[in-house]
Amino acid sequence: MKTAVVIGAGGHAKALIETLRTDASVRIAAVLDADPKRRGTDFMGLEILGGDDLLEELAAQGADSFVVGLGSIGNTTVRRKVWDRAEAAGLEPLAVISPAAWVSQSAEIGPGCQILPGVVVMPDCRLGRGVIVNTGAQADHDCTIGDFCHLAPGAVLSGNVTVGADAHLGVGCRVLQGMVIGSHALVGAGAVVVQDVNPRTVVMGVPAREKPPKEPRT
Ligand code: JB3
Repeated sequence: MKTAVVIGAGGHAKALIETLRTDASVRIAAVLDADPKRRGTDFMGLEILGGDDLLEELAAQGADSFVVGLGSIGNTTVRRKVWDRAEAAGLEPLAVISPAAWVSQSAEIGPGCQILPGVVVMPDCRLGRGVIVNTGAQADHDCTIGDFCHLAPGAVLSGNVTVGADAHLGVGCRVLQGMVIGSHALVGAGAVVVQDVNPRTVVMGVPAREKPPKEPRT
């Protein structure tokens, strides 16, 4: 039996808790949220005990795992910070994998990955740590997805796509086979990626084109 702490009590945590509840080998010991006004309130039938300062105490009381219950749309800093803090408290990252997802036996799923309902992960995919494969997203054969990437709902990667760490692939985007998407890149919702994407760039549209940096307001 794993005893898990869910860190964050928002929309993403709702999706994760519902999935965790399908796994009889996991007990959710606590939910933590940074908003002090939420301390002691109910969240999906669980009490929000307080903030992340409770992580060490919860570990001492027997919690052994953590789930980063925070989503991200491009900036993974908070997810990484929370992850590091939970590990420092002695907790292990817990992968959350929905029974309503298809994950190939030959796929490598890193620690703390989150695979939600309707997801498809095909043969020989390799996912790093802390990757979110959100509702209905698909990674076809031989895709490599870097640490803390977020494949937003409905994102579809053809075969042999490589995505660098911390990249965000927006809702319903499509990526052609063999593309390389750089770390910290952001692919806009509905974009169709037909050429490689440089690190730290934003691409949007069909076909996806680099979004020019914002002009300084005059
Ligand atoms: O689009 C989809 C399907 N999901 C989105 C997801 C990927 O990202 C979702 O719609 C949201 O845009 C976002 O979900 P998230 O992260 O749950 O956002 P939100 O609903 O705003 O909840 C974040 C919660 O985390 C808030 O209650 C914050 O107070 C809390 N929070 C923020 N920073 C934190 C921290 N809680 C803890 N424990 N520690 C923090 O550092």
